[in-house]
Amino acid sequence: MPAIHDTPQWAALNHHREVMEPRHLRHLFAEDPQRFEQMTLRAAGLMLDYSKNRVTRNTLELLFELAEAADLDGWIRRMFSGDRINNTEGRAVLHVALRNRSGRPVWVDGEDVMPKVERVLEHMADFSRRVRSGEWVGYTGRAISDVVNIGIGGSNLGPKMVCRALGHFHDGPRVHFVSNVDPTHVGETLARLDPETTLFVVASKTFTTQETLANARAARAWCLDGLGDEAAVARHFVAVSTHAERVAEFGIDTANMFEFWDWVGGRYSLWSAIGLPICLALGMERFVALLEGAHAMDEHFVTAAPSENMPVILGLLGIWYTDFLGTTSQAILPYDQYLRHLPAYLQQLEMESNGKRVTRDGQPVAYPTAPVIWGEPGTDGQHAFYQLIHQGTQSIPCDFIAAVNNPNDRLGMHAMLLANCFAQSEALMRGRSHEEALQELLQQGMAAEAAEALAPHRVFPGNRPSNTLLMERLEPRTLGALIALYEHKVFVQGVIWGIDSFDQWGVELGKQLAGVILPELEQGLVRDSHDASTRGLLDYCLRHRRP
Ligand code: G6Q
Repeated sequence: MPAIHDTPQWAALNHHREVMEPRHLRHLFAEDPQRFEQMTLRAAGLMLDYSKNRVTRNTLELLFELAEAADLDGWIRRMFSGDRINNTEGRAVLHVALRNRSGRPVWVDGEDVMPKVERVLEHMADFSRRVRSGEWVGYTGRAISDVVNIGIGGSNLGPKMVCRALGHFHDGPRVHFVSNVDPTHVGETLARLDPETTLFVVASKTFTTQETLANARAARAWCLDGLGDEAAVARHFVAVSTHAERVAEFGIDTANMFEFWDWVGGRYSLWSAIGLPICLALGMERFVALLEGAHAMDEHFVTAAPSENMPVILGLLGIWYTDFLGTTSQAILPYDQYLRHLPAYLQQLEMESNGKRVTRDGQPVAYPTAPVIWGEPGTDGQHAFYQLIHQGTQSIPCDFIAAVNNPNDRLGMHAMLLANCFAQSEALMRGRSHEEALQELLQQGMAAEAAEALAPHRVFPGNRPSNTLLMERLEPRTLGALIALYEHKVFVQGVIWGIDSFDQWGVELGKQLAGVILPELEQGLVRDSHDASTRGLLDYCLRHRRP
C-alpha cells in the first residue's frame, strides 16, 4: 500500500483545496438552503452541526475516499476484534470492551475478556456501595467523607473530568484529585482533610510512576501520623492497577486492589477501574449509564456509513484543516461550566495519541499530524482569547459544545449562555465585511474620515470554521457518548496518518533525564556531562536552596 500522501486520493484533495480556498462560508450557505439539514448528524443522544465548515459535499466525498484508501473500515474491525494494533507496545486496544453492553464476547488471544471486565465492575459496584452507604468505615469507625485519587495523566484527567462534568449528580463523598509531584498539591489537599474519614485511591496502571508513588507515600505518612497504626492503611488505601505485585510491595492489600489490563491505554482508561472515583462520587448506576452512552457511540461508529458517521466526519474534517488548509491548532469551547476540564482531557487524548512524527513502520511522516488542542469554557474565553480567533492571522477550527437544558437555570441565565455560543459560531462563519463595518459606523453618526480610519479594525474576515455539538442534557449517557466520540475521532485521524495512536514514547526521555538529575539535586553534586544551561540551572538551585 503506498504512503497515504502518495495516493491519488490525497492528490485529489490537494487539488480540491485550490478550489475551496477562495470560497467563503457565507456563500456556501447562500448557495445551499439545505446546508444545515444535510450537514447535521444525530447519534447516541448527540447532535452535530458541521455545516459551518469549509467543505462542500464534494470535499466530504474526497475525504471518504481518502478514508477508504487508508482502510479505515479494516482498522476499525481490527481494533474491535482485539488485534494488537498498538504495534510499538505489542498490545491490543480494547477500551471498547470495558463498555461493551451488547452481551457479545470480546476476544484477546483466544480469551473472552468480558467475564473479567464484569468481575471488576462488580467489585467496583460492591465497594462503592459500601463506602457510599457508610458500611465501609475508616480505622476509627467513622464513615468516609472524602476520597483522594492519587494518579497522573490518564490515571487522573479522565476521572477528574467526569466527576466534575457530572457534578450535578454528585451525591457521594467529596472527591479530590492529586496529580502533580509538586508537594503543594498533596499538601494543600490534605490540609483540609481528616485522616479518620479520608480514603485514598492510588491509581497507577504500572505502579511505577514516580509522581504517583511520591504522592502516595506522602499520603501514607500523613495517614499514619494521624491514626498512629500501620493497620489503618488497609482501611484507608485502595489501589487501581494492572500490577498486583507492585501494589503489594507498596503496602496495599491486594484484596483492596481493582484490576485492569494492559490492553487498556492510560488515556483511554476512565471506563476501567480507573473510574472508581466516579462510582464513589456518583454511584454505580450512573457509571454504568456513562458506559452505556459510550457503547451507543461505539455501535454507531462501527455500523454507520461514513457519511452518517459522527466520529468519521469529525476526524476527517480535522484532517482537511490540518493537512490541506494548514491550520495548526484546534479550540475546544464548552459552553458548560461542568465541562471545564474537557479541554485538558482532550488535550491529552489528542496530543498524546496523535502527536507523532513517524508512521507505524518508523518512517518520518510527510504531513502534519495532531494540531495543538486547547480551550476554556465559553464566555470566559470570549473575554480573553476569542479576539485572536476572530481577527488574528490564523484560522483556528473550533468545537462549540453545549447542553440545551441546564439543571441550575433558575433565573433564565442559560438562554444567555446559549445565545453567546450560537452568536460566536455565527460571527466566526459570517464575519463582517469592510463595507458592513463602514456602513455601521456611518449609521452611528461617525464622520466619514473617522469611519474610514476605524473600519479596518472592525472588519471580521469570517470563513472561520466550527462544529457545534448539542445534547439535550449533560448527563452520564450523553457524556459517555461525547467522550467516545472524541476517542474515535482520534482513532480515525491516527489511521489516516498511519501512526500508532496508542503509544506515548514522547514522555520517556524527560522521565529518564529527571532520574539522572534528582540524585544530583539531592546530593549537591552536578555532573559535568550536562550542557551549560542545565548545569547552570542546577548550580543556581544548589546555591540558593535553604536546608
Ligand atoms: C496515558 C499515558 C500516561 C499515563 C501516566 C500515568 O495514556 O500512558 O498519561 O496514564 O503516565 O501512568 P500510570 O497509570 O502507569 O501511573
